[in-house]
Amino acid sequence: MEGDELKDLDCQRTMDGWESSNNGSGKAILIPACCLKAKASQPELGSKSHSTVVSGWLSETQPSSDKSGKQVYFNNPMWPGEAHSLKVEKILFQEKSKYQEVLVFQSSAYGRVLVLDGILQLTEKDECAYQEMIAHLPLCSIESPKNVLVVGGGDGGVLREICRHSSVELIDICEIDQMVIDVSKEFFPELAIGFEDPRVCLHVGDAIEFLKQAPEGKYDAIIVDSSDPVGPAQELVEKPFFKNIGRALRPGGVLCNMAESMWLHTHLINDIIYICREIFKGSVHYAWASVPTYPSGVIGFLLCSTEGPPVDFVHPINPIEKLRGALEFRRELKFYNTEIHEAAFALPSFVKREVAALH
Ligand code: JFQ
Repeated sequence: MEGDELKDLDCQRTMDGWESSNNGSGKAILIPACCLKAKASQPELGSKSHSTVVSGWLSETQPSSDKSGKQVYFNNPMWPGEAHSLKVEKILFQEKSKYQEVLVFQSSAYGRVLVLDGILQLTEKDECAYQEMIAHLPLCSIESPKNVLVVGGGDGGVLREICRHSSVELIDICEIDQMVIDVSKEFFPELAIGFEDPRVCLHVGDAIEFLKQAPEGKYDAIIVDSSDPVGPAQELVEKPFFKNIGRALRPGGVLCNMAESMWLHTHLINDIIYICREIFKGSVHYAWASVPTYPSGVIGFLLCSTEGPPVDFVHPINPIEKLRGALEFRRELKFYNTEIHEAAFALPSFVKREVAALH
């Protein structure tokens, strides 16, 4: 692709949209529109991404035409100026649900791939890292978790992982898009197997409303496996949502929230941690893992606990290796173990510096 074919139209607009923010250090800083507060002021950017298969490759950008009809590429506002591409062998499913464009394709390097509104959600090859981490980081940090809530996670992969914990009695899951569930059952049986467990109780609907109605103190753990905070998922990084999570957790209960990439989103991470520190009076930590097909190749997790019995996230009290049958349940664990758990909280120096809210 020629350099002049790539026009950063969104980036241009994004850059125009820089605004001032307080990173918790008391100093006003400029933040790009990929970050929380700027997003809220430019919600229309959220609706820009659509599945992009160009010449047999999937990239997280959107092709379009300029006024003269020439092809140009919009940036994804969450990661302007870059796009990771996967070679598409065959498109297996492509339809618009009530909420988003759903795409499944066979890639040549990572197996089947699920894409929502142009954003890669998972691949068969590396889904293990994300699903195992987001489930076991919180569940191995408390003793005998019983009631768990999953927000999003309609592919079922996180459910599959939670089910390894035999202490768990109830897993509520609130996913807004029935099509994601159906598509996963058809194309990703290794993930959708999570729905077959009798402890799972599926609620198809809006998690914001679900949490408002949830009984106070019901859950030992809540896992937020959400989309990126653009468009409708914007509310999932705002204060009222976290407040309702805090209310629905028991004292000493834990939240694990997908928290983007430390290479791309330190401002967003800072904003979320800042909010969570106000709400979760136990502890707030950031962990990360390598997931090659996510932008920049890493993904983060925000771990919070409510006031109550203290939770030591860094040294799991409920190690997976000691849980009978957990390592092999349904499918052998591929990524997570206690060493990875402890290492996930070690942060690069630039993150320690830039994410002021961590201190
Ligand atoms: C897997 N159960 C859902 N969620 C994965 N950039 C994604 C995490 C990475 C984000 C997009 C959503």
